[in-house]
Amino acid sequence: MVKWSRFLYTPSLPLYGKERITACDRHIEVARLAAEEGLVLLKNDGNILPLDPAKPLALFGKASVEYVKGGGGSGDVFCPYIHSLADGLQLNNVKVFEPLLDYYNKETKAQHDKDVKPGLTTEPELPDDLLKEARGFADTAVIVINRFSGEGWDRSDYAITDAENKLMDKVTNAFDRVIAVINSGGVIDLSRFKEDNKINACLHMWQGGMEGGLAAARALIGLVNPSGKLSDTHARSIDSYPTTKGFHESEEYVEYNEGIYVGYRHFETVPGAREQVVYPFGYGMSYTTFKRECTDSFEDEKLVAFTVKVTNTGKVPGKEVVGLYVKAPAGKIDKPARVLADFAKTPELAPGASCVLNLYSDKYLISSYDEAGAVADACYVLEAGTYEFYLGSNVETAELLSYRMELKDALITSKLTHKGGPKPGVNKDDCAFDKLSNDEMDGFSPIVREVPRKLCWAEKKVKTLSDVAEGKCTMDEFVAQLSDDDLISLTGGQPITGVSNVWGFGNLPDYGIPNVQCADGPAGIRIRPETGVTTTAFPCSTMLCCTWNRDIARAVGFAAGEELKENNLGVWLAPAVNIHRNPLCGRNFEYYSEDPYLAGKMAAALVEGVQNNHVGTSVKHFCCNNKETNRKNSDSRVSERALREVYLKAFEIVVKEAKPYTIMSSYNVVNGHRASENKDTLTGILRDEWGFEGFVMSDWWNFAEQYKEILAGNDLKMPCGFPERVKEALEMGVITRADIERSVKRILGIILKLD
Ligand code: BMA
Repeated sequence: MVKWSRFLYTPSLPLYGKERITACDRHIEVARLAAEEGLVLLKNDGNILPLDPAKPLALFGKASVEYVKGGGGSGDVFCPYIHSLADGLQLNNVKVFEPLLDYYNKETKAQHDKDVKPGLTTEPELPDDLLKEARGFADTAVIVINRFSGEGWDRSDYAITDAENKLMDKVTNAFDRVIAVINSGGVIDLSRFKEDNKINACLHMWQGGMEGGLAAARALIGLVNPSGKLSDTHARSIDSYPTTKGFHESEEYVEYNEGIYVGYRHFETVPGAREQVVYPFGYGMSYTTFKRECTDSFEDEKLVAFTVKVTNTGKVPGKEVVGLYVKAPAGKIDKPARVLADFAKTPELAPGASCVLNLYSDKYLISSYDEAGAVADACYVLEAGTYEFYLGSNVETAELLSYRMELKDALITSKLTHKGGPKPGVNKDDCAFDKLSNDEMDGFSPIVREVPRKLCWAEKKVKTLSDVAEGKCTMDEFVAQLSDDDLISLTGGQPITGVSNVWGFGNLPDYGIPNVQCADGPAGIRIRPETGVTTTAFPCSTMLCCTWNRDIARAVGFAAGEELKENNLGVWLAPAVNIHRNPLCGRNFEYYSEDPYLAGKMAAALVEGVQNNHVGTSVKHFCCNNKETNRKNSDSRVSERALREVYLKAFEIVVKEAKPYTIMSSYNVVNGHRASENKDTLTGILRDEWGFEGFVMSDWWNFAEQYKEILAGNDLKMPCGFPERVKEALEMGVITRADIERSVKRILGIILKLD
């Protein structure tokens, strides 16, 4: 019996033979712990927090009951229950003013009944008599604000609405103890929360998954000491971001005019930009205080290392994040004022306790890509000069360290060739054959092969995939026996089986190739609700990133991998590591950060966790999918330097550190080439430069031409292929059998890794 034979059947057997672990208490606790570590304490005037749980509270705002656990689309998860902030407080026996909860439940239900999604509802008008009664019930008010966004559309709700401002006016005039809580997966304008001194405290609870409300409640009453840090710059207005101006300039393209200056790289470098910042990248408070001291440093040809002693100098236990930033010298290549070089998080430290963290600045990862040949053409270089290092998570207040790296001469850390950048005259309409449109697919039904209960290869003398697994034949010998049609079939997605709702791959039972199913969603294993099986809903990726804790990411990944495996699925279509280029992007909740190093390291830890179960991940969406409007045709026009240093860097870190089984190419066009037809990025960079050994799948129902995808290095077309078109291309000689075999071997190679 080969390891992956379970895929040949569709049992959803308890993984360890006993009770099911999908959405088990242990996994739900992992979800809560991740949410607790991702909470970001933004303000705490007069140390009003933590609250005394014995004192009653009045909760204001629809979001106090209408908690948004995550975003919409393929990133949504069907979980057994969801705890709002009100639920979380009541679970901890905190008395909350019930008539307000009733009011908000009624008001939001009336809108939900008209198909207005939670988080998109209008903030109801607060009746004065209810406010008065609430004031008689409690002397502390908690105001909760939420947002919702999802796949396929972009946001337009960065600003606080008039109704929300009116609510805050009323409550802050009636109460002199006011806490604000933000339930949003994306960046919003936090300036009022920071600058209104009638709002005493503010806690960001993001979209914390099924236990996000409980996590936030535990933090408000001090059972948890918030230790999260922002993974994005929060600016005063959406127009503060340089990437807003051109964001909707066209539905056909986006000009990445800002180059590498995204997020804090912009706000820390461009004169005057910092004034626009409300809360900077890496910002986050605690109920305790910490002291950091660099006790040692070390340099060799690859890295600069720092030993940092962190001490809890406050009165309650807590965890601290330490960031390491580098400031490269000005030279022939322009540089950001700061770049995150590494980060680490302490375990929980008791008051007075210390621990030692080691931070490493990899010289390659802090190099600049010399696109213009100012120093060394198409190389990553460290220019001559003095490199300063800054310690602290908050990019604005990180302190200068005494150790400096001095380079007498420029250092080339990687010699490459130009790939992926804009090429004059190339635009997406240059491609024949890709006039494929969705309507042509509507009539297309994927090849449906019934998966027999019993494999029938026994009747035929063929080599099977098990023979390859057992070393009885080589992969080349196995693939050589397949017909052109069978080969081509393997490069297309396969019909859905079991609890999956997003198709599979493989499915050639005559040769012992199982139909391996996939499942979405970076916030949990998304399976068909009609199965009656619910799964754990983890915090959204942005919140997971705000933990700055790789161990937490690894734990979430491992738990998700267990649920994937127990439900007889093989590849999780996660993590999604596109850069938060602009807050308007509707899917940012599924992505990690404006910084590629933080995103890459956190996502790599998650992938390790998943794949420790011998199941796979699909790191998406490769690449430059930073906008949802017209996502299948919009051309991301980006310099090669920004492509490499910002938009590909998180993928590079994940590929090199965690070896994901698969990558998912994105819908959009990149510098005139469809991402799934882009040989520069999919073969030249992903494979030839980074050494990626898995396979690349396309995103679902893209507008690309399959034979071009195979030639570029996109091996599997999801959710189904166009075998007759690939066959036609084969007969036309624009693709060869060897090209198709290459993709098939990659796909089968991953199936052999599954267990
Ligand atoms: C696409 C994208 C992917 C997702 C896939 C399968 O539309 O949203 O992120 O994995 O569908 O649902």
